[in-house]
Amino acid sequence: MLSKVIQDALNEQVRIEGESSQVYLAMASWAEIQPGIDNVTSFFYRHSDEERMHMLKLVHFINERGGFAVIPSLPQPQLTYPSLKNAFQQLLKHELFVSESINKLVDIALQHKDYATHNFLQWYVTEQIEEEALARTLNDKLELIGDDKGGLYLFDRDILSVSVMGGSE
Ligand code: OFO
Repeated sequence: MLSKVIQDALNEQVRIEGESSQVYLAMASWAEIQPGIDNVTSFFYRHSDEERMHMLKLVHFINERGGFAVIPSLPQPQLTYPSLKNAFQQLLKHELFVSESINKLVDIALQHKDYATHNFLQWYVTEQIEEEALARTLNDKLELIGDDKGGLYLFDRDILSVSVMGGSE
């Protein structure tokens, strides 16, 4: 059975994963109306779906352990971006924020000796390492590309082979 403290902390993470899904969905919609970045668009849509899956995984865990997962209302995310580079910078910033939040959650689980929750959260810890690494790689590539249109073409082509982590389970 989940304690109230743990339940509240997990529900806060439900909100954050839901918010992540909305943020990336907004990036996808913005990217879709930019010329020539179809694969980047699919990447953002996939990323949004993955975040929804992260949220659902938490929802099921909370409910299965005798708690109640609260589906939150969410603020409207940023709708447009000054550049693709800026969108990816924000993606990295957002992932760093999510990692921090997962780490806090792990701390709370340990403090309250909730080892089942601690164990469950390890999946998210691993996931965040992968997502941060991916976001850093994509930012580094865009930094190198600068304003080179050919480089951007290749970036869009190559992102097709990038899998957004956490798709299974
Ligand atoms: Fe939920 O992994 Fe990104 O934020």
